[in-house]
Amino acid sequence: MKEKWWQKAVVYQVYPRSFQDSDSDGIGDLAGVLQRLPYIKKLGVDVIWLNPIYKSPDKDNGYDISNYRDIQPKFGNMQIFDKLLNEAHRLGLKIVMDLVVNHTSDQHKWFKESRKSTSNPYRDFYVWRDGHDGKAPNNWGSYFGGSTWKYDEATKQYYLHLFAEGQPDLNWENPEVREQVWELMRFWLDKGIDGFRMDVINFISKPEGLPDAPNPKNAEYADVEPMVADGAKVNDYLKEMNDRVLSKYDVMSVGEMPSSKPEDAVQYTGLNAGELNMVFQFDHVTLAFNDDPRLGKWNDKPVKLVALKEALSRWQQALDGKGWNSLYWNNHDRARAVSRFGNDSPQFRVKSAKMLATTLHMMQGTPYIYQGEELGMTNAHFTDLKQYQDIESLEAYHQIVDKEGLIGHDTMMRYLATESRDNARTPMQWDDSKNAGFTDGKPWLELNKNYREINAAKELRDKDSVFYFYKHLIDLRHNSDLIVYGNYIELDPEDDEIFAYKRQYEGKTLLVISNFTSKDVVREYVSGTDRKLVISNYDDDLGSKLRPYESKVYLY
Ligand code: TEU
Repeated sequence: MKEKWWQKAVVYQVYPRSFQDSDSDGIGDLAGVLQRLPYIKKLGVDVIWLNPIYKSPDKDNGYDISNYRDIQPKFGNMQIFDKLLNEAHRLGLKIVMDLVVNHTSDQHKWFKESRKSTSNPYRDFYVWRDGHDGKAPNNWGSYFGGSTWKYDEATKQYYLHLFAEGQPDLNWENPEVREQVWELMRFWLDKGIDGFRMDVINFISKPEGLPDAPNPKNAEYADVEPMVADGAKVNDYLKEMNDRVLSKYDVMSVGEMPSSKPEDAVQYTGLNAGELNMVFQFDHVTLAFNDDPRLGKWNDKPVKLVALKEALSRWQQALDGKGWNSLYWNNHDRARAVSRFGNDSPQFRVKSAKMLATTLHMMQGTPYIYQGEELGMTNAHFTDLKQYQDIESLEAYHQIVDKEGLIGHDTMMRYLATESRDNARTPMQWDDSKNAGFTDGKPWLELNKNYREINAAKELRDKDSVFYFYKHLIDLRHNSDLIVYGNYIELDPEDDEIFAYKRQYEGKTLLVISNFTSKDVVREYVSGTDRKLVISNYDDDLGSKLRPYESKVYLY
């Protein structure tokens, strides 16, 4: 499992609409990303993953694509994209695009044709079914509230949409759909991009007969994920994708795979599997679920360290020598890491941000840094429903509070403050000027109020900042086969204060210890004279005594 460039790479995820606005419309754009390439280069990463920038009605912030071969006008145009790609390559940065092909926008020409008639050539590009007795074909619930089925009067059938009504699912059983996907992938790869992140790619094979999902709590709609994740033909489709497209280019591929288990990922990412290079698994970021399954992810519970360790260690051990992990704490869909897994109080934010970074970046796999994570940006701590923009958050509030009355406003506001995707989507905090230097216009989403304390300009002036700590971790990885290829041995799985593990390779050992608490703890195994301190988030080393959120790495 050696010598693939993406195994030594570190990826920086740019959510363009919140990164840098260049034309004062309050929305980040490609010219803004181009302007900030030197900053990204300075961090030391190798790859930029751009969230979708294709033409879209923006029902789900670009994850509803109406033209795969054209740029969303609010982000710029193809000329600016080409300039960005060329400049990134000139700087030695690769660009990975977001491939969203489980579904399209309902404004895509394929869907406009498909819905015209049951005999239209594009009819079978999507999943159309008759209802039963005036009801939807089955009991599946959409990720964004309501049924996953929308009745279309024109042809008196329902179409499937796992996400918004404006995101009809493509029918991957149809070989013509697959051919069209291969074509659009080649369009971008021939332009010179360096790979794809593939949106919910393990949802593309739907179960035979589309049966009802289990509904033990007799909820209005049943959880669809167990029915659509890792379906029977996903491997076949990915093998075909690899054979027909990916294998023709020296590119990287990462599949977003909600619910996938390590044994699935061994198949998806095995070096000889001929499918993908790595996956985004969800086990460590879906540990805090509401006790009431009807509320799903909406909760304000702390994440238990033992469960977090178990999830990450299980993936490390399962893929070692058999597949390849992605390593991430957050992205555009998740709460900010330092708020969700660390401690975003003024006293401990920096320490815990560095501790989380060390814990993750010393593992085996390709690390992904989500914009602002390298600054220790925090959750937004919004207090008014009007501050939220995310379709998932607003639909959830409407379904849970307004429609079903399962909980009250204040409780749901606490849950949104903990888990809403908007926590990750507040504009990048560049400096302490108006709107943190993100825009001269009205930002599309409110900034986090703490941007005067937390911003790139301030951190670039401070050698002890989170930014330079991430830069150090990236440098360590670039110069260490032990970090890249070493095995993984967890220490003390039941310890609910310390996350400790070892990496071993060619006779060398790294010992990584992180205190996930705000108090001093002592672990005797930590002290030892025969070891060199490689990196720490404290200026000195007290051996077996670990101070609040202290994280350090020894080499021996
Ligand atoms: O997310 C898929 C997915 O699983 C999310 O719905 C995630 O589980 C949820 O938002 C967490 O609460 C991908 C994209 O990353 C997301 O931005 C899109 O909204 C979604 O697919 C539909 O394309």
